Amino acid sequence: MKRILSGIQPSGALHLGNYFGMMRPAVALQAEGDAFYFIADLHALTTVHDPAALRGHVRDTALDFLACGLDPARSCFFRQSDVPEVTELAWILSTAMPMSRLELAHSFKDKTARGLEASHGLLSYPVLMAADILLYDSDLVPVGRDQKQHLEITRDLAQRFNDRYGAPVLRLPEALIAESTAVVPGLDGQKMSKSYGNALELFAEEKALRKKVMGIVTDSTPVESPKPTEGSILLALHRLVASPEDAARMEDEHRAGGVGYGDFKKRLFAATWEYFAPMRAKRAEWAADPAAVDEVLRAGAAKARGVATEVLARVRQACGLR
Ligand code: AQP
Repeated sequence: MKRILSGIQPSGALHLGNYFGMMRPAVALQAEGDAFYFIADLHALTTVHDPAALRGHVRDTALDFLACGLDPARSCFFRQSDVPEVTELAWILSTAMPMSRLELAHSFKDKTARGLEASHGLLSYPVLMAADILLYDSDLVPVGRDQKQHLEITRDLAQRFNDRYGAPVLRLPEALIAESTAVVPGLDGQKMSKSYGNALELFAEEKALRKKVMGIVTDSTPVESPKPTEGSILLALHRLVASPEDAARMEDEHRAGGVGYGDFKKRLFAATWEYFAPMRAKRAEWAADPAAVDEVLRAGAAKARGVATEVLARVRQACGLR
């Protein structure tokens, strides 16, 4: 049975990009393999420096993922920091990681260009991510396209390690990228991101969500004129949450003219609100039972640690550590 693994950072409220890029494919894959999903709290330390905020984000991320269909009876769900073996593997892997490759990684360059401190943690993020994946002998990793390069680095690191010690110690994983939802655009047309202020959150309050949708910047085409469909953020987001018929209708109405952007935005809001209604209800059920959520994460960590200690023992043996 294939091992499927993916993680999500508790670095802010989860959004449509996280859902369509990673959570929805991850939930669907639960039926097809042995799924391990984790909350990447060690990674979040690169950007979240308030302990109360981090604890809150971890709790919210757990609730959001459970609400979106993560089934603890089928998947192992855990907090990254509950499996400390991952930091030891990250150190060992870092001895095989060329510095130049880290300095050129897109995510490091993007984040520092946006003013994030260029800490060693941010630079070595792909090494910890490689450890996250390799520690569980993962076969498949469902991710958005922004993580493609990190998966390539992971495979490369595993191969370097295996070559260095002359044995197939680490399993090489495959990225699984759902092409139609690989990059969900944010309200400004850039990749939707927790930290870019351009996200539609999955579980925002109704009023706040409506305000965000109504605030999407559009061009000044008059109501009666045809409107551009190419590169339209409204259409791209609506396609994700509307039925195929409603999505096609909105696209036709863009081409024909006669409907204003305000009307399209109202429909985008309504479709988004409706799409996530069952998940809001499920989230409220989990939120009412914090002990059950704690138990899911505790049991998940115990199972994950069982696998992690075996793989780490193999790695230690290969490189000559006791
Ligand atoms: N806009 C997106 N489109 C498709 N997939 C996306 N993902 C994130 N944004 C999009 C996917 O969601 C998973 C979890 O992401 P993450 O939280 O680990 O980190 P990230 O990719 O850096 O997400 P953010 O929202 O942009 O977080 P910040 O702003 O904190 O860095 C990943 O599989 C990712 O591909």
